[in-house]
Amino acid sequence: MGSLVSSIQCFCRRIYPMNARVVMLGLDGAGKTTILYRMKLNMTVCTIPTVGFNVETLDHVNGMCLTMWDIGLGAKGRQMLRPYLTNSHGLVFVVDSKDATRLKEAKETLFRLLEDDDTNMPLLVLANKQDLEGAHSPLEISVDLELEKVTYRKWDILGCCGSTGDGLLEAVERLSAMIREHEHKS
Ligand SMILES: Nc1nc2c(ncn2[C@@H]2O[C@H](COP(=O)(O)OP(=O)(O)OP(=O)(O)O)[C@@H](O)[C@H]2O)c(=O)[nH]1
Ligand SMILES: [Mg+2]
Repeated sequence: MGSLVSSIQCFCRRIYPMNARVVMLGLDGAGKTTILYRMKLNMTVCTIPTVGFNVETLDHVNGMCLTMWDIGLGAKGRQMLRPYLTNSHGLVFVVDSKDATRLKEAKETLFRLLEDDDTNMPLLVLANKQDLEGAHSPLEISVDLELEKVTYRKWDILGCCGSTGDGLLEAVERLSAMIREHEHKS
């Protein structure tokens, strides 16, 4: 019986995928745009600093269409974020794992963003640039960012490399699972 129900659920997801909106944030240069286009096109694009945003939809991720908003946090960026956060289903925060000098700034930025977000949508932190020697591991980044202090929303952290795509399949799968779980609960 259980397998019949899950087969029907699987079939329904193929026909009626859930449309989920995801906001991707992080310090400048963390690798958000590189990750977005690696996820979308499976290729490395030559990026310039993002002014405003880039948006792409990833189809068929576990019965979900993920519309990913990569938002450049310029000087006025944070004040403009609320409209993007409203009605979103998930938050991705990208960190340059090699740049130890900016991890404190990344932590402060993340916690300010979480303060501004009055939803409790799930958070996936991507410890990017794992290809670089000396990059902090995802576990180290979770300590650097004090993620254990995020108690009021579901969070996870994964390592990845936007340049090669390593870890990005796991990242979209994890993100879609977290969003689905959150939507079922609420
Ligand atoms: N070695 C390495 N370099 C990366 C990786 N991901 C991104 N980069 C490089 O990091 C630089 C910044 O990447 P972007 O994708 O433009 O960063 P961003 O977060 O979109 O930056 P803003 O648009 O300024 O907010 C580029 O030179 C990328 O090629 C990675 O996984 N490994
Ligand atoms: Mg960018």
